[in-house]
Amino acid sequence: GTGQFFVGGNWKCNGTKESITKLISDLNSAKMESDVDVVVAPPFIYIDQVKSSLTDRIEISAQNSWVSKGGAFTGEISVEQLKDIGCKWVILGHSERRHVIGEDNQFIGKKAGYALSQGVGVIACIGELLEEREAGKTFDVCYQQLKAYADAVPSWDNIVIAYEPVWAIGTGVVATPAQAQEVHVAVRDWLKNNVSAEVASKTRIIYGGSVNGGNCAELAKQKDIDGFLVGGASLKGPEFATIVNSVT
Ligand code: G2H
Repeated sequence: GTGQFFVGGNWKCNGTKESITKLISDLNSAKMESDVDVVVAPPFIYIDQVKSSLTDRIEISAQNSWVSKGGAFTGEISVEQLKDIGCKWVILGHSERRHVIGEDNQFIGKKAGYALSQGVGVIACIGELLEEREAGKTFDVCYQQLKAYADAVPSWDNIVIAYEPVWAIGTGVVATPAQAQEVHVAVRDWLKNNVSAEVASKTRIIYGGSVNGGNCAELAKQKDIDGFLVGGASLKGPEFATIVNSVT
């Protein structure tokens, strides 16, 4: 792998004050290898609760952010506000925002550029739909998504790329280690050819889509898998810790 292993827990739109209190306490008492970057992304309204009671060993991410400076944008949360409340990261371009909410490549790229300009790291998601994979368009789709980021970001220093094939998200159908590795290599090649060899070798490319305590070890062995973005299994503290500790 490249750089330090990185594991993010994307809690999505789940949790209550009560369930999150329990999850925080499980995470605080879990044993996690020290050489892994660990980040959790609670829903916006619980970030303050998490920030005040979760161990500092785990950093906090938002699941989305507004595309420019805050102001008259009803219902949105600005990058400035995320920083104010202690968020170091934001997940952008998640497939649920692309395909359920309708965000497009360009809008997502702009969001990434703005977050980075304010010093917030970006977990930049990419990934193809099942029909795109079946039509042989996996690489093309990922390259277009990568280009939209590349066109908008000031630098790649603070970006982690999350490859999440949409057909593997929340479905229990995890990509095989070989399927994931193949796309991770293609992403790294794209960075080499379109950004720089240095960025290609330094940027962490993590896998997401039905990662769990049982399948993480095999995936983690792949040379170009530098960590995971975990959804469902990140809601269980002990299982999330197993995934954090799967680094090989
Ligand atoms: C993919 C992943 C986390 P899950 O969306 O981003 O979720 O692990 O539930 O498939």
